Amino acid sequence: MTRLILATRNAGKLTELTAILAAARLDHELLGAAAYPEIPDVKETGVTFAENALLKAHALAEATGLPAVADDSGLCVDVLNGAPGIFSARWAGRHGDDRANLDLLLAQLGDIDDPHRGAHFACAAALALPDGTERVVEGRLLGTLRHAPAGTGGFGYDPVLQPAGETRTCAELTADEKNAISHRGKAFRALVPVVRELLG
Ligand code: ITT
Repeated sequence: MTRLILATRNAGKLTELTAILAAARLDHELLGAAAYPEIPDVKETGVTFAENALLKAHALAEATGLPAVADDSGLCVDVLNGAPGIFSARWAGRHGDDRANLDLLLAQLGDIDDPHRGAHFACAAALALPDGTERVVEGRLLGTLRHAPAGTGGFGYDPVLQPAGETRTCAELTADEKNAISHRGKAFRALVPVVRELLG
């Protein structure tokens, strides 16, 4: 069985990609980067989601000698010309302070009316092989931004993003409902034929 390593310490992402590969009847064994604690985190110096996903995948493939998958994602707001984008995790200054990021974003959009509150989550998913072969695919979840957070599920900006055609925010969807329409779900599913092509 081919082994694949996923460049995240986020257990939720590992579960999601494992389920997607299994649903596609790909029986590759998927490891999390936590299995290699000695490997340092990669500096995300790219200026696009795709560049950062590729950087992470290549670094992990080189370090482990295994085919590696990495993703990079974020929220892109129309009236902010795509910001926070690749800076989503540290929009308020400190990496991963979800509440501060969300509060800052809502304050920045305080005067913006509903017709102009379009936004999307974007995700790039990359596969890199130890020989340098690379592929990258992308997925998006389109929606609008609420004026106040709602819901307790998910993470990050989920309480303010209402997917197109939904009356609930992402934080009010079940994990399965979100995975079915999410940027990450779409990107990971788009990676399945790529894994099949390169790894069989
Ligand atoms: P890694 O350890 O895998 O790098 P991360 O949380 O640092 O996880 P991500 O690339 O998954 O990095 O996401 C970057 C930020 O974008 C994340 O902190 C959130 O603020 C936002 N984001 C991404 N996907 C999201 C989602 O599905 N729901 C809500 N916010 C999301």
